[in-house]
Amino acid sequence: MNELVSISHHADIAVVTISNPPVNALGPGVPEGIQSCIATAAADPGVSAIVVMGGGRTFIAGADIREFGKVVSGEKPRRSLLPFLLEIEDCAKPVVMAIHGTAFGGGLEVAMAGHYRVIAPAALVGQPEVKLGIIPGAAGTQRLPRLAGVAKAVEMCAFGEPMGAQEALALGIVDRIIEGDLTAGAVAFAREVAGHPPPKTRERTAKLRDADAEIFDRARQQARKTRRGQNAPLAAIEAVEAATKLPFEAGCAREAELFDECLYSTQSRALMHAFFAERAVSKIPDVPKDTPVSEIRRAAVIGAGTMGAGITMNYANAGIPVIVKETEQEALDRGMANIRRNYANTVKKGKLSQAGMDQRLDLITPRLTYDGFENADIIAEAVFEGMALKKQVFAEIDRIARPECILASNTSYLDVDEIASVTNRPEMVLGHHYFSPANVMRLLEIVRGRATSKAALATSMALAKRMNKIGVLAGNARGFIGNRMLGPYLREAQFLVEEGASVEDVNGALYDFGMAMGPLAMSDLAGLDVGWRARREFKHLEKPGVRVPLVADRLCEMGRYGQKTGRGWSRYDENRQASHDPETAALIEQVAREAGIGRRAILHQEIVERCIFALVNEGARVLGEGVALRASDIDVVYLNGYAFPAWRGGPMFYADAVGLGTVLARIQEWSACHGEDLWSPAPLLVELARSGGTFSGFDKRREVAG
Ligand code: 3H9
Repeated sequence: MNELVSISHHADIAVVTISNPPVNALGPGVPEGIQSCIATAAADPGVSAIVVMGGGRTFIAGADIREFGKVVSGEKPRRSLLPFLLEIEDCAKPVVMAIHGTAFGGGLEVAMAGHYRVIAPAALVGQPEVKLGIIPGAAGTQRLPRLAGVAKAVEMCAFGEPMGAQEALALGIVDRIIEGDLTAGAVAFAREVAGHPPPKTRERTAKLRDADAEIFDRARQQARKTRRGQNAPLAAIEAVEAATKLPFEAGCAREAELFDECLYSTQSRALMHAFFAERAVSKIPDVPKDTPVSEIRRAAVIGAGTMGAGITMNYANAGIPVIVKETEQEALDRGMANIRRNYANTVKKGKLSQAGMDQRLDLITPRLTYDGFENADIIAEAVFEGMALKKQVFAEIDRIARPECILASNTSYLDVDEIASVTNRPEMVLGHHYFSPANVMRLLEIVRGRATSKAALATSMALAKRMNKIGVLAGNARGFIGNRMLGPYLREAQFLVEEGASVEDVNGALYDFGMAMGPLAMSDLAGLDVGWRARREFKHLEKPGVRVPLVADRLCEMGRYGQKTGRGWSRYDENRQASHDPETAALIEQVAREAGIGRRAILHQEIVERCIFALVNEGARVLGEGVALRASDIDVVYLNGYAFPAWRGGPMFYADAVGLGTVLARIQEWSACHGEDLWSPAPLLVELARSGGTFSGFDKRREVAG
């Protein structure tokens, strides 16, 4: 017993309660506390059975992830939980684990060391360690197949998805679902099993007999496809396979070896960084936690194009009634048809019920007028990307909307202050920049204008959460965080093809690096006309004499906008499968010849470095200028908006891992060779590289400075 774990008595049943908020992680003191409480109860002749449960909102969400960093850095020794779990399992009195909230990772491992498990109907169980780049490290890969069967254990340990109470019951992971009061139900259950010899999970072997090589082969194939580049899923499969071939103790030893390999890897550092980065992102230093948040009861969206339709769905998905407005009936019908089709596809995939779809559609009101906008708490504008049009729309809605209504622009590049300037409420104006497809991508850049109020920001952050999005605060600089950094990345991709790399080389090198798709493939998917339009809008800002990419505009002039026209950098068939386009290759050669650009063979390493370091250099500027609050916010943007591989942690984490000195040296080489206008190193990068610093160290410094 200690301050983290306490014991109470319900007649002959001892109830051990863990109180380590917020999620009862197994930090220092928690395993020891459970152990000593169980030992006390075991020795108490008045106790016939023991219940272990979590206080507060959850059972145990796993090991304390922060502790892993200390182990890897050598600050703390790695402590095995295995002996502690064996002691629970060897307790002579039945131990019943009562699960509510989540039993994740080490939490499920603790639960499986108990003799019985009961669960609240809404609770989840899972082994999500692979999402952190590690595998279960406290016999999860050995006990789970004994309870759930080999195939399910492989799936849970290798892919990390949580499971609901019903399925856990059907599989034998838990023994009973408790409706109503969990403590009372668990105590009653404990009384039923008291006096019987407690069954030990590690001694159950019946389900291990389902093992067959195909289960592991299939899982490996799936992991290579859906978790491309990641080591932990393959290690998890191997550990479960060990459970089917080795006795329990030897299986645990194999699991420990594999766990250590994963723990001491850059991949796990990267994924743990991503976990904490995602949770840090909603904290805005000058917007305190208690900033008033307005309730969003009704919303309106202007524009039912691809983005407008997706944004409308986000509101409906969050249960918020929403009006969607277009100027022409045809465009409105098309938008609504897209929304219906998207929902129907989700229903077809089994991820939404028909009733759920109908409910969401009921929340959406299509309109050709501003009727009803006067009642909205937020109006999201998603019209064409052009300043004149945006200003016209904002002037109109400012006249109609209630004074407290937030006006959010889904602009991806434009100046939010200029948009706000046509309204009488600049404090209520900000950017809500969604990423396409807006109903799927989790990132939302929340763009802070000069006058944007703290309440509008806090409300936007809360709204993002309600929509199951990750809101990241961005300063009002052209392209904000994500698209501003994308500029140099795409520029280098295009320069590389002009200098001799093929379209396939450039796409392939970045795909192999781990990006979901190469930069030119991504441009083809987004539509080359989008950048073309933006380049025309910002032509006046180009510095004369500085090299610009030449081919994309030529492709657009030929009507080749990418996937939507069947041709862009590549050629696309009716299934949107890309193939080499000799005409593009010829055009690139011709353009390079006309511009006097020498062509040469280019290695994949140069392709990756030039594209990724361009991203990093611009990221350092974004950070130095305060457009992003933290380097880790930039990583969150790239992981969630641009499919940067999570196991590399994001561009800024990756740069830290490569070493900022190395990054700077390469940038300086290119600066000498391609010119300072393109490659002048960001001042912050220079400062950190020279002082031996890192972006994550910079974040810590800023956090301390408040
Ligand atoms: C493991 O168990 C390995 C084992 O095999 C043992 C090997 C020896 N540790 O997400 P939220 C913090 S690996 C430390 O915003 P929600 C989180 O940072 C672990 N901290 O809430 C945040 O802090 P802050 C396997 C943790 O309700 C606060 O709690 N387990 C941990 O949206 C609230 O979190 C996992 O991977 C942790 N384990 O979601 C589960 N978990 O307020 C990871 C949370 O300062 N956790 N925090 O920003 C989750 O998936 C979600 O947090 C959970 C709650 C679903 C539990």
